[in-house]
Amino acid sequence: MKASDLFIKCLEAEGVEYIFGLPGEETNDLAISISNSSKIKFVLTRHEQGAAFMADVYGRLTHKVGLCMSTLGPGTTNLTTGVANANMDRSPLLAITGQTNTDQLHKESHQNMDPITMFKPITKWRWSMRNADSIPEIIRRAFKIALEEKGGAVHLELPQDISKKESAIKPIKPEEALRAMPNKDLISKAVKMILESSLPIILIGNGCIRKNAANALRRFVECTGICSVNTFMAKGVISDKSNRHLQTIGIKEADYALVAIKKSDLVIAIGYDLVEYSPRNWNSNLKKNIIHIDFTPAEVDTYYPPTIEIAADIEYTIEAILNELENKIHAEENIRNTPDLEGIGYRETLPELFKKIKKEVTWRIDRFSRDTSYPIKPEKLIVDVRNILSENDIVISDVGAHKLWIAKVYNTYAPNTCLITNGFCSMGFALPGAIAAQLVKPKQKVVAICGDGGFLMNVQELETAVRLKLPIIVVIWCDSDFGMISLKQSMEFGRTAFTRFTNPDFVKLAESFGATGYKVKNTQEFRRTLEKAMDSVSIPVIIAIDVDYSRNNILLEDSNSLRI
Ligand SMILES: Cc1ncc(C[n+]2csc(CCOP(=O)(O)OP(=O)(O)O)c2C)c(N)n1
Repeated sequence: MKASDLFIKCLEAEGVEYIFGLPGEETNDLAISISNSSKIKFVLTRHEQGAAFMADVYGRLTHKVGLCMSTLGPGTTNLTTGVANANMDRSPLLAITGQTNTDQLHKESHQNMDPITMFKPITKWRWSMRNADSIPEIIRRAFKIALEEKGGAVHLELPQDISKKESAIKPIKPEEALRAMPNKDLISKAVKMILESSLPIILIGNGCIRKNAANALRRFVECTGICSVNTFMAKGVISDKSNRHLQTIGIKEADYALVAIKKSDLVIAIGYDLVEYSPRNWNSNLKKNIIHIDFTPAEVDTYYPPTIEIAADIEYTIEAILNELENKIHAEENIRNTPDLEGIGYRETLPELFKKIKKEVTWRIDRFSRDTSYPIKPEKLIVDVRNILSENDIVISDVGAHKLWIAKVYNTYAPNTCLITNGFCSMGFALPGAIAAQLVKPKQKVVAICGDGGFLMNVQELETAVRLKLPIIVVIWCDSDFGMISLKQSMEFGRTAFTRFTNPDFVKLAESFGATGYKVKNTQEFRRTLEKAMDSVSIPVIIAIDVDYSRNNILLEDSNSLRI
């Protein structure tokens, strides 16, 4: 078999459905192999960065490896931002790049640079293929590493001459990996610590989303009565409707989730990733007891010294803790002959402080829901989006001040329904991300929320969305400014520099691509416009709206009006 055909057969054996990419001479063999007989769909993008973001979001939503492909040189350098984003956000991604013939690589030759070195800091593993017979092993290895906890990006390079070689080797079938059981002694110690704690709290991180542990987590909160908080990337693991869930940590203004952690004596950190939120924020005096539960051992950080560290499958660990808690409760009940859960494991009454916190968080989200001032207030806009979307519809945030508002205000009820990049945090993520999300979840509405800065970073993918007939909705927050940066400049230096720009006419821009465009001119109109956009079945809709950024400073102020 021709090597490029074998390469594609190996991808098929891994269950690949889509490759997002942009062709070049050096990937032509692969392109023809895909188009000849493969079931894999090639999604043509208008920039390699868009392809990488699509692969990233595909990985987040499916828990499978997302694929992007580019040619050598400039195609490869264009991939890097999206690849780095997936890697730092722990999304499984495989970047495939073409290369010139291997007999040209040792010398100056057209478009030839060294991508393997370039990808080193932004991938978990990378390899340039040098013979056809190794393709099955190399591809299997790449998928395994991308999916191993913590997930991330891998890169494979296929030089043009290798893709034309012949091989008789067969693809390797992937085996399901065994899930690691937790150590029993550590479970007993963790249970003892939970029972002895006066005010425990669960800190939920994105590992719980990646590994589908939401059901186990929900059971844990329900059965123990312990309250929880989540990081940006773990929104929806516990529904924001739960009165035991104190919502999202990490936004300065009235960061009640942080207050809750600060007052707790035990933090049960589950799937918590330090890249998202530094433990220095909540353990600066090193006084907390910490139970670390994740697939991998804890990262080293002065402010994160776990008292107990359980590196095993999250779901199994939680089940084991719950079983042990139940056994303890029964044993205690037998001794005392009274079926009283209180004080043994289950915390029936919600601590007064946590009750107040939940009330305050909810009030802050809803307080402008009837406000009609224009430009629209961030809270009002987000609550309108929430009220119009169904529980399982998907919001994807770009990066900027709007991201902090979304993290803070957008109530999330199911995992993977509010996607935020909070590791690498690259602008330009949301529009291509929405395209991948809509392909993977055709029955769910997908709304990308962008700043006017970030939207234009990958605006070319609007053509991809139109061509694919995807009814995604993009809401653009207009302030003609890199809002997050001018905010930081004003707060630190008292003035701004190099952040202002002008916007195109977003309606005309959308229409010129074949999409629908609206410019909302008053606050009441936003809801109606969004409802209209929800009816689209095959055309992307752009909604531009002026947003009131005058209160953005509260996103960065530490002590602002803490009413508790
Ligand atoms: C690719 C990239 N470039 C620069 C930054 C730094 N940065 C973070 S937020 C931001 C401003 C975003 O502006 P906009 O998209 O208009 O959103 P807003 O902050 O106004 O809500 C910038 C420049 C980044 N995160 N990613």
